[in-house]
Amino acid sequence: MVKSMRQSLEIPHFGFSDEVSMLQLKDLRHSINGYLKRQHKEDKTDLPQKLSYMPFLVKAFSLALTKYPLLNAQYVPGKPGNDGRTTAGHLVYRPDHNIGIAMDTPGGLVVPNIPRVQHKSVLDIAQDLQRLQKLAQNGQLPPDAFQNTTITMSNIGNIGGRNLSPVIPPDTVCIVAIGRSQVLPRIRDLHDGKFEVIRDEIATVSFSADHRVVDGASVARFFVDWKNTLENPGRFIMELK
Ligand code: CAO
Repeated sequence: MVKSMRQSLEIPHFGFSDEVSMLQLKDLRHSINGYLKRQHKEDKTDLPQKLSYMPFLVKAFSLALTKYPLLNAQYVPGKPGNDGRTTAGHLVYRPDHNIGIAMDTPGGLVVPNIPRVQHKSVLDIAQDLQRLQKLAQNGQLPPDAFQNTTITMSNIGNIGGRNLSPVIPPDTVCIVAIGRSQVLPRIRDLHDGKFEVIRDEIATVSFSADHRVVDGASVARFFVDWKNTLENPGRFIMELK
């Protein structure tokens, strides 16, 4: 861990932060969890008891990655040649979205990944996440759970805290941290010169990205796409195959 953190801190990185309204997602989750509760009451299902925010956050992230694959890439630094010059670094684009999930466990932080998220439904992701969480809590994650991570998400919101400066894991170019969503007042533009104060539910998200590979504008575009899905979760249905 110490070695990989040192490698990570050598990456010339920058931060980007903004907020996401979780109001629509909260309603969707409430409705799905109500359905799951009824199914379990009638003993009709082997589906999970309930879904947390995480499977939705992960799926929406993957939908945005499909449009902005640079954030899922790997930067391979150049090597010193025989002539004393260092060769140019290069990028490797990776088709699979193997999304690393930071997990707080009795044994400390671990970051297994959910592989090939681009092919999975929200429900598939929820099941993978629950399986990984169970293994992680018991210190039983197999070595392959940590292999080929292409990007990482760290949700600190189940514990508390709004902003985090996440450290980019080696062989990836981007990480996002999600803070605890809170009820906060926000102003809505009614587009006729009038405004209203609304009760919103806000989570702050904080990115760190490798500045050799991505710039702030690219992360901002990626973020806007991710945010649009989270704030208009009907897109999950539109993207169903
Ligand atoms: N805002 C508000 N509530 C949140 C939330 C957020 N951002 N994230 C989770 N919650 C809530 C969940 O909805 C759930 O509430 P309910 O029981 O009412 O449904 C509760 O917190 C517990 O969630 P969970 O932990 O069971 O599940 P999860 O899928 O949300 O998170 C995981 C899974 C693995 C991301 C999380 O357990 C974890 O370990 N987080 C810590 C990561 C960490 O340590 N990051 C720092 C890395 S740098 O050292």
